Amino acid sequence: MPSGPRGASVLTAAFLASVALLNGCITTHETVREEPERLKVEFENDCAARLFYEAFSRTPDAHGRRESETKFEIPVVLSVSRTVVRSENAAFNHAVRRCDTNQDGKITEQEARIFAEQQGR
Ligand SMILES: [Ca+2]
Repeated sequence: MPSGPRGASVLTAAFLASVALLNGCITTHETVREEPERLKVEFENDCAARLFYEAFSRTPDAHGRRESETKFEIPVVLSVSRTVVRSENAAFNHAVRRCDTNQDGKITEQEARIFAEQQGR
């Protein structure tokens, strides 16, 4: 039976190897849902609001949820993955932050026009 610090590391390695052999590998998966409240935003005028909403409706994640997945693996030993699900509100908030370039909480007609051009009219 090994003893001392080296013995402990041998035992730890033997334990991990036996866990890996018995179970194949250690696998964890986590799903995180982002469901924030919509940001309160003001529009300079009706034209600014119309331009913003039309451009927002053309963004890829405006209609429905969007997922992104990150994965970390050590073959045979460890597999960790994480899925982030973004709601429509998260997409709306992202669009507002992009459009409201001076971050004053009010979308001007000029800011809305620039955002609309970025979304490809
Ligand atoms: Ca602004």
